[in-house]
This record gives sequence, C-alpha cells and structure tokens, in this order.
Amino acid sequence: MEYDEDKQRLTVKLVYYGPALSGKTTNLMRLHDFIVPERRGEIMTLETKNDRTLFFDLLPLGFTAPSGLLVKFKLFTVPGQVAHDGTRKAVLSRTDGVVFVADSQRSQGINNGASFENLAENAGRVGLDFERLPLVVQFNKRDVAEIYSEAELRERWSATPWPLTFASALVGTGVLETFRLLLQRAYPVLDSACALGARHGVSVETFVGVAGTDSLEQALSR
Ligand SMILES: Nc1nc2c(ncn2[C@@H]2O[C@H](COP(=O)(O)OP(=O)(O)O)[C@@H](O)[C@H]2O)c(=O)[nH]1
Ligand SMILES: [Mg+2]
Repeated sequence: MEYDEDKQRLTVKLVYYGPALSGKTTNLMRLHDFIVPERRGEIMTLETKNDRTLFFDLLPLGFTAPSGLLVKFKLFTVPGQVAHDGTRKAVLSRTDGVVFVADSQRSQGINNGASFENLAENAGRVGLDFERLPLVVQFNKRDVAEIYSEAELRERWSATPWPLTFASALVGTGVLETFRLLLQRAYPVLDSACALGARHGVSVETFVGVAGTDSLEQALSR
C-alpha cells in the first residue's frame, strides 16, 4: 500500500504468487479480459535477465472516493522459478493482498508446498505480517486429469485460516470469484490502516465492485 494522506492518494497492490506454470499469468490475463475496457490499463512486462513479471493497473485513472481520496490498484504476477527469488521479494514488498495460485495436479503437490513456504518466508523478509496478510488460495487447472479432488484439498487445508477457490484460468472459471474474494479480504486491513469507510466513504461493496467486471458471457462476447 502507498497511502499519502496529504495528497489524498491510495495505491493498492495485489499479487498473484505461486510455483512456476501454475497459471498466475493466465489468471491475470483472464481477469484483464473481464474488466470493462474503460477500467483497465495495458498489460505490461517488466523484463530482467530471462525473468518476466507481468502487471497492469486496474482503473489506471483511479476512482475518487466521496472524501476526494484517489484510489488506484496495481496487479502483479511473480516469476515462479526458484532462481527468481529476488524479484519475488521485490514484488511482494508492501503488498495488500495475495492470490496463491496452486496447480491442482497431483504431480504438483510438492511444488505447491515449496512455493507456499517461500511465500511465507518472503513475506517475513519484506516485513509483511503473514498471519494478517489477506490471502486467497486458488487451486487452478480444475479441467486437467489427475488432480486432487476438492474434498481432499478442503480437508488438507481445513486447519488453515485461508479460503480456497477452484479455477480453470485457461477457460476463465473461478478467476473473478478469486479476485473478488481477495478484495473482500483486503478491505478490512486497508480500512483499519486508512479508515476507508469512516473517513473516505468507501464501503466494502464499492471496493469489491471496483473492477466493474462483466459476466463471463459478456466478457467473452466483447
Ligand atoms: N488446462 C489448463 N491449463 C492451464 C490453466 N491455467 C494455465 N494453464 C496453462 O499452464 C501453462 C502455464 O500457465 P502460466 O499462466 O504461464 O503460468 P505461470 O507460470 O504461473 O504464470 C500455460 O500453458 C497455460 O496455458 C488451466 O486452468 N487449465
Ligand atoms: Mg507467469
């Protein structure tokens, strides 16, 4: 988060994290498809040595709260490869919410676990309180064979505080649901940091609806 009370500006940062090839980029591209064109910026790439980070601005011009506060959103993916830990840390810094994109395939269980541990470690390293970090765990690639069942995954994650979503980012299912859930989880933390509701007149409904997203059908027919 970047919050400048004097200048009345808030920039919210949301990150898609996870192992290599789990579908982080695909989630971001699909989400971009769903957002009405007036409310999205171009997808851009930050490229360093064979390492790509994708990002785009939601509401590039921001939306103005009743208080006059200008709110902007920045959405990022991180490179999943082990070698790119430095980039992951940099992207994670001052993040307001994370979607952990896990690969549902049974063959990917170990990679998911390692990446999740890496998220917890890096959150600590950049000074985020992992326990309080708004986080949604998405199991992607539900359309593929040889995947963990929903029941198995729910059982395995039942002792954790994080909500699970199930998606096929390639098709687009679950992408918006995941994003909205993240906004919902991010709101209370931002609200306590900068009084979004009491001071700026931004309700959780306004916040979650900010992408102005269409239905899947509308987006696909555009
Ligand atoms: N079948 C299937 N393939 C997917 C899905 N999401 C992503 N993929 C594919 O998985 C590969 C890696 O996806 P990508 O988004 O680049 O992964 P990233 O490394 O996490 O950014 C690509 O070939 C995608 O088309 C999905 O839900 N179902
Ligand atoms: Mg990617």
